[in-house]
Amino acid sequence: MKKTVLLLMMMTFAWMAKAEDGHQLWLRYQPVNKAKVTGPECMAAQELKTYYQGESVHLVIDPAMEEDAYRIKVKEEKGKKVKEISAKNEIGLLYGAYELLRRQGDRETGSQDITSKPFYKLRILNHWDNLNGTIERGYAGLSIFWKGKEGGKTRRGHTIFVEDPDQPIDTELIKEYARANASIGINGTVLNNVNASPKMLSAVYINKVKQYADILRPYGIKVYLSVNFASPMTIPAKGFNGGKPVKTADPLNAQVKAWWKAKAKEIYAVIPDFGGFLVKANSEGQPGPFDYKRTHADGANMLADAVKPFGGIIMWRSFVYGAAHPGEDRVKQAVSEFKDLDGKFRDNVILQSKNGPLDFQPREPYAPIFDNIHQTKQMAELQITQEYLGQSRHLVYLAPMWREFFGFVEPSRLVGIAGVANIGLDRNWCGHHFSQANWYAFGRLAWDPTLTSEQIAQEWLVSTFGPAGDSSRLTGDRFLSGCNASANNLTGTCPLSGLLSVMLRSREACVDYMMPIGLHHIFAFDEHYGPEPDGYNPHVPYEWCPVYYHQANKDSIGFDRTHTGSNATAQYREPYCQLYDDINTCPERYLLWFHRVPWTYRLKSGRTVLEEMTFHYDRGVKEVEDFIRVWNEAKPFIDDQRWQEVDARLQHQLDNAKEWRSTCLNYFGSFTRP
Ligand code: GCW
Repeated sequence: MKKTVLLLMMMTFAWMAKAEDGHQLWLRYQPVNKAKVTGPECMAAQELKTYYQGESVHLVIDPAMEEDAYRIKVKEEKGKKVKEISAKNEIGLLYGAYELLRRQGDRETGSQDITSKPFYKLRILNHWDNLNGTIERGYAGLSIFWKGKEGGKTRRGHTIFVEDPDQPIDTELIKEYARANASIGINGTVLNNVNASPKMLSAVYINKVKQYADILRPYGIKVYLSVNFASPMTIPAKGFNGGKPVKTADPLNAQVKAWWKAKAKEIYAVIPDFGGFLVKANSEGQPGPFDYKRTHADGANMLADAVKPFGGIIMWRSFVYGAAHPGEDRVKQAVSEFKDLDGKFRDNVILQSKNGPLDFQPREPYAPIFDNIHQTKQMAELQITQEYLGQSRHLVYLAPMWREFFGFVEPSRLVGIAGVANIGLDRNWCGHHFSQANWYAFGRLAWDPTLTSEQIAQEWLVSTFGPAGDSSRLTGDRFLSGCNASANNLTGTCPLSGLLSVMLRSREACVDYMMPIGLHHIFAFDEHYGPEPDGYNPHVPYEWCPVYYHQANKDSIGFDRTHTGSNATAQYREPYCQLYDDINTCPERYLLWFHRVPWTYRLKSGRTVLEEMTFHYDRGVKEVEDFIRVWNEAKPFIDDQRWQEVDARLQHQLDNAKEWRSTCLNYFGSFTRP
């Protein structure tokens, strides 16, 4: 008897431990199999039947409604509250169903009607996944889409992966991925790295893409591919020239055009709702139209014409430097290359630009390309994977950074949002449990860019660490106790508000310990995790070297981007142009980004440059210490495995923040020491 009880207890604990390894993301609903659901038999119906705790829901197709929008009404029927979700189609119903489930997690108040429609039509993840299964800037394991096989070892003993199209796909995992995305409104995914292998467009891989498209379609997710501009030179296209490639990739060459048309036809024959192509051209060594003295518009339009008959789009990246304007201040090059092309693009081309003009730094001024392009459609590319923000080892919640961007670039200037995904084969998908919040926040902001960072963090915290549907779970209930909690209104002190505060402060802390007062791109070469302020290598482009960005010498520090320097400030609209150009009005958080100052310069605080830097490094480190304190306090409320895993990472974060402080202060201090 005793043995049985013991065994049962052990099994329960084992189950609990397994259930809380983070794999379920924010979707920790427990099956209750309770609600009666009427209407079309669809994914929304399945989700609600299984997980909704209310009595009954009517699902109604209303063709008059807008694509992806939904309306939730609360009705009384025979003295009981009944929910009715209406939408144009099953995908809208699914979005409505997730809204209902999300509210139930947040202790649904229940009586208000809700209508919602996405702000952007294009809400797309960009996976930088390679066909051999590795991920560029991936910090959560190998690719969920592409599997390679081992092809030997590097000299340092790392496994070399080679492509292997025969590897089976993991249908269950991809369904889980699709469900997670649908639950936050993401409706597109680019399956491969922008540094694209031409092989992506070979028949064997197109067949795999078709399989993914079939799994993702019921969740409202379209597939897109990154393409290598020189693909026609190595890969056959069905029905084109007996399978022979072309000798050039010149976008004005008739054979090249015909090749892309044939390729588009080949893809759309098997994936009729294929989304289109994402292109990185003439940037960081990628081929592009410039190789043939053609413009970005020539290249983009040629591809746009190929996919146009099928309703496809081209997302053409403006992240270009080094090719057409070598030597020019790197942050200026996108505008230099694209400004004069504005209006010359087909209507199914969208210019996709990173939020900042440099490269996903923890804080950049917004990218002025958004001010300079008026007749061409534009999308913003945000980076969910924290390449320069501690990767999957630091707790950094990115919504405040993205909201900051929207403060400068009106959401309505854009037609869509892309996010570089942080997803891999790690059991918890994102490496760090809190990095899941960035995937979540990306989807929520793409749906509604006016949501506040705080609202999103609350939703995510409650659904990720709060009660998992089953209110008898002690951890969940205690998690919320002491809070006056509803989704949008949290007061009082409880673990939730402590964690909320940590999340909301985390980005600023990262800026403090990585790039105080506008110092930028002083990361260790290539890996971009730790500091390397003295980084200089004559064998790589100068604009990859940290010393290019801070330009410190014994007298001064900072990059003069004003009218006396590179004049990057002139690319900004007013009032920002003036504001940034004048050292008296330039916000100090951008000081060394736009200005070069003597070491004796005093900031508004009265501190010298080095003193101010010291202040920020110290504050950043202290913040991380405080995050650890809060996490310790939250321990009784958080399941063990996730608590331990986050704790270990917070320790790394603290070590790394201290390393930034000591390395940078030592290095920069050396200039001012006699
Ligand atoms: O942020 C930089 C990364 C590269 C990346 C590039 C890009 C995919 O360090 O790894 O390449 O940007 O956005 O194209």
